[in-house]
Amino acid sequence: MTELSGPQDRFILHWLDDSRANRILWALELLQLDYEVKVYLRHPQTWRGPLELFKEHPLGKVPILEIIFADPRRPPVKLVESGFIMQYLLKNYDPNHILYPRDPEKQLEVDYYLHYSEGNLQHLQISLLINFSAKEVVPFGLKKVTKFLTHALNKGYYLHEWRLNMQYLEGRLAENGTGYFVGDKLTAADVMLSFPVFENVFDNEDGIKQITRDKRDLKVLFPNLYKWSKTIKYNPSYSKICVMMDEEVEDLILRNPHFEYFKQN
Ligand SMILES: N[C@@H](CCC(=O)N[C@@H](CS)C(=O)NCC(=O)O)C(=O)O
Repeated sequence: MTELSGPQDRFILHWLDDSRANRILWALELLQLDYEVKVYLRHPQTWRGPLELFKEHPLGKVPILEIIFADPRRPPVKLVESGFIMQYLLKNYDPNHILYPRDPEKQLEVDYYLHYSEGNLQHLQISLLINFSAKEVVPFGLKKVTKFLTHALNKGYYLHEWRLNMQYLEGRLAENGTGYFVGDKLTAADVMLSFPVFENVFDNEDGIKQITRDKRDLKVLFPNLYKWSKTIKYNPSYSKICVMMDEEVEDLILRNPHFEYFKQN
């Protein structure tokens, strides 16, 4: 553990609006690290990130976290992949166990959620979203058939799997009984799940109802997840980063940035 040098290291987070990068920002804030944020904006129609991100990493995806070590002999590193970044932060920058419990059994549970969030869960949501949006990008004559096919795909596989995962998470919360996923306080597990469960679902109720074609009330379907979502929403440091980034995005838009995006055929 870099207990002495850790707090002096500097972090640059490459952040895109409405993205997974928010949870790394939240972790940096919770761990009180010395960070700055580089803001990128999604294309308003395609929702893709700008090509500038490819200058930072060949996959052009956020989050990207640069670490500039206080020790001048250590070259800077650039980390990608949310679960991996989170694991690195917990291992090296959480000496007081703010986000990573002391108890090894609970540590194991947190580690599991770091993988689960980007493993089983996230790809289902992405697939649902892609299937939902496909009709918007195909030529007019193909819209009806695309809608039919993508709906069949969602109905036949993705929706069932996504609901299974939501029920599973609902059950894990009920079983733990503390309002958090691990132990009785906020951990990195909650931070990781804040994107797929709070931001994508409970903070996007209309969107998720359209995507899933299910108008039922999420509060009723998943009462524990709903309660947990409110805990996330009203967490002071979470609110702080949301307000801060809303302002950053507004400022950037006013400055009329010229990002480049993939050209669509
Ligand atoms: N598994 C990766 C996924 C990264 C990812 O897909 N990031 C999205 C943001 S939510 C992105 O950069 N999208 C921009 C694009 O695809 O153009 C992680 O967890 O870091």
